[in-house]
Amino acid sequence: MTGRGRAAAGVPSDYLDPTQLLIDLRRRSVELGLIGPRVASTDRFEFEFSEIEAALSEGRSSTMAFTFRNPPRSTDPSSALDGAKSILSFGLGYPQWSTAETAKGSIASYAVRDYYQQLRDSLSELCAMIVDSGYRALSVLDQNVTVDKGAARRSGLGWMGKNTLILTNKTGPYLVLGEIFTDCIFVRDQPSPKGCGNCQRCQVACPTGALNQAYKLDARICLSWLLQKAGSFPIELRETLGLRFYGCDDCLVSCPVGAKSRPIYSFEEPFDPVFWLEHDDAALMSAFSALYIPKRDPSHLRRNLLLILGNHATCPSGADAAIERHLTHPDPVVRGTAAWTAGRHGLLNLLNRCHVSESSHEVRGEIESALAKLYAAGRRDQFEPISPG
Ligand code: B12
Ligand code: SF4
Ligand code: SF4
Repeated sequence: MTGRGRAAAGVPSDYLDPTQLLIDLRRRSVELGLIGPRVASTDRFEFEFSEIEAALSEGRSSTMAFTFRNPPRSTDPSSALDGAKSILSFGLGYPQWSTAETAKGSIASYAVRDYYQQLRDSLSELCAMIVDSGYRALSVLDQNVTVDKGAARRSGLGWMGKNTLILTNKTGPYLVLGEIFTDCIFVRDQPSPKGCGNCQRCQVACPTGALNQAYKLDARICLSWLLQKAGSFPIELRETLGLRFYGCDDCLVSCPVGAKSRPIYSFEEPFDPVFWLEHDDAALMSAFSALYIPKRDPSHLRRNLLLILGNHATCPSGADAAIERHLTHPDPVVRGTAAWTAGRHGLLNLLNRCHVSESSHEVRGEIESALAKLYAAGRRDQFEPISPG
């Protein structure tokens, strides 16, 4: 958490009047490229609390922790900053990154650059302005301590879409959110009256049906969550995953709000899983250091790379060597995923070989399921197959 810090260079330090302070915060916020601040009360987020509880009781929250770990705390602004009287809500719009036709993998736009860090740095500076004016202030962003969308909704920074994301006219859903909690009393803003009307495009675009119920995300089948969740990726959704390495943007790309005004950027280098699988753990972690990775375990990135490699139409050059290496990886989740990838590319020899030496029950199951599919497709070549089971 950031919050108290030195005043930014050039920021006068003699404010006490909240009205003037808010004017100056808004001016600096615009200079920093932010949306807001809009002011929300520090009442408990009762609506968010009941939605989190409903998601937990219906199982839609899957095994997510975050704000689902301790809902009373995450929905009580006083647990972020004792004595807080106002919440300032901010957004940072980010571009839609378009994946080239030649790409062999994709990353969701919010994860292409560290937009969270950019917003965090800006909020630190704004916090310092408040602190220098004699108030307490704390900035919070994408943490378990509060519900970012709740503050944005209540302050009217944006409105809630059926994709469960906050939308603004200019950015649509392409913005990340953060707040400053302070004991300074600012005049409150009102929620936005806008809504989605009859539009259902995000619901239709979702590849798994995770948004079948408007405004209710089912994390059990949301690709964005499953790409972050540790362990084996659900086998029934591996093909649907396609070439997504991290994050999923289908319910953002499909949204017409802000579609004409948000910038669209292209990657200079197409993403290539074989290239990344050749890297050692340290290099992988350093390349993707800004991503949330469970237990900071590089095996998780390898699992995701193997999944998208398995969804390539043809086995790319160098891929069989990479798959073979990962069939003997120390992590059984990586070995199991590599077996699936080998099966997708018909690498019967590799599967037969690792079946003999594999000790893990789960991985043997993955190998046997991959072999069974190949046998069913008529493959019997080269090696005498080991009968599955
Ligand atoms: C857990 C989490 C996830 C989970 C679950 C997402 C979810 N919908 O809750 C997973 C891993 C799936 C996820 C995915 C993504 N996330 Co996320 N995530 C979070 C996190 C940590 C907590 C969210 C939370 O508390 N949810 C629980 C409850 C409160 O939210 P809810 O389920 O949406 O409930 C609301 C709706 O149901 C709605 N509602 C219910 N009924 C009705 C009825 C009507 C009529 C209306 C109007 C509304 C309504 O109101 C409820 C209360 O607000 C926040 C950061 C944070 N600390 O807040 C980021 C956050 C929500 N994620 C963010 C982003 C960028 C993403 C992704 C776009 C990343 C990607 N490209 O893959 C995807 C988008 C998927 C999606 N459609 O939501 C941003 C969203 C910014 C924005 N514009 O809203 C946040 C705010 C991070 C940040 N600080 O910027 N995320
Ligand atoms: S992130 Fe992808 S899988 Fe999840 S709700 Fe949006 S479109 Fe569906
Ligand atoms: S796609 Fe349509 S329904 Fe979904 S969030 Fe955007 S405006 Fe709302």
